[in-house]
Amino acid sequence: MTGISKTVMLRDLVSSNKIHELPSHYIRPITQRPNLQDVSRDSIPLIDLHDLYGPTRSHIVQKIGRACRDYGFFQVKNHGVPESTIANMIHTARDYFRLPEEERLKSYSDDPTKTTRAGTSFNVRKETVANWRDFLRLHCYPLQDYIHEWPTNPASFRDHAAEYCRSARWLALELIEAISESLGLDRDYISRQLGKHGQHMALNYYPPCPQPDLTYGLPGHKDLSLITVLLQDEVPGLQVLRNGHWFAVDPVPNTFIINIGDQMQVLSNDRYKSVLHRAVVNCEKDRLSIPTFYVPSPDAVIGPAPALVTDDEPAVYRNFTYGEYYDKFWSIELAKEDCLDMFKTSDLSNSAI
Ligand SMILES: O=C(O)CCC(=O)C(=O)O
Repeated sequence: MTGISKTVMLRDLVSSNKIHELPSHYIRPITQRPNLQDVSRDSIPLIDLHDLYGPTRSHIVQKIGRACRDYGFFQVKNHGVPESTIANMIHTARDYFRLPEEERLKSYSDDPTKTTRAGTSFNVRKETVANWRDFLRLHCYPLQDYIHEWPTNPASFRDHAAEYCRSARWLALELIEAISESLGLDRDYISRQLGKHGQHMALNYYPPCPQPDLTYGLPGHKDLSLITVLLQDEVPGLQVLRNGHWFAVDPVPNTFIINIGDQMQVLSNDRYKSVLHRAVVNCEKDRLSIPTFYVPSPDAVIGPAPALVTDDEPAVYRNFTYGEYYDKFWSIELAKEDCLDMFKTSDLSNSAI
């Protein structure tokens, strides 16, 4: 990238200056601050996938269905992704964020339609308050269409990230089948609605923050995905909204956090909800999280599954293409509006969350 002379990325701002106070453009208005003292201790279900293809499959599918319905979030263990694949991904991501800023700026863009881009905050073209985060966002399925855009520094980046993407995709596909069954649909029903399928990944880096009670790594938001498969390092930061209270989802080694995204909410005709979640920061440690967003291809038509539409439960959403949704998602400010309101059969397009 050319023409950038001042520090763009947050990590470099933090590491090059002794920042004792939050720069003003990161400070949230009083009513929108995280209120870190008021966070509940709850947990999301932890589901063992070891026997997913064994005799107790229907039992595991039921557990997954209950977690999707009651929480919109769950954790999985014995998920089949090798520990070495996870460790390599985390190490590569850490090494990436330690590179000099000028190296990371080679992929910098504030254009959300770019399929590979490094950036800071969330959507700098739209937001009025910045978020305490740097990121690298990669499209990763079909891999051969995108891998040539990915960073080549660190030298292991493409190999480790590609290996991780393949594993995360298989896990996502297994879970999508289980979720389809849990809704009483054919095992492959949801997968068939996704067109050629798509997958993106974000590498989120949250530096230590001098005043974590005034800002967010990411404010409360819902995901654009069908489901999200989240890998986080050992530093807490993820919080999920349940019954009007935020609670912390602390890291459990070798597990993934799975959450329902907007596309699943639509396909399930609101039986499974995309849930607000946020990333808070702390003053001591940097934190890394790596969400994989499993998504439809842009041409896929998404709408409530006809089998889940009845006289008592009419279609909550109209049909739309994922491309149409994606454009809307990036045209609004994160946490200010609920993108799905624009696709409801009853017109809620002017409401705010
Ligand atoms: O950092 C986290 O734990 C959450 C990340 C997230 O919600 C996102 O990238 O959309």
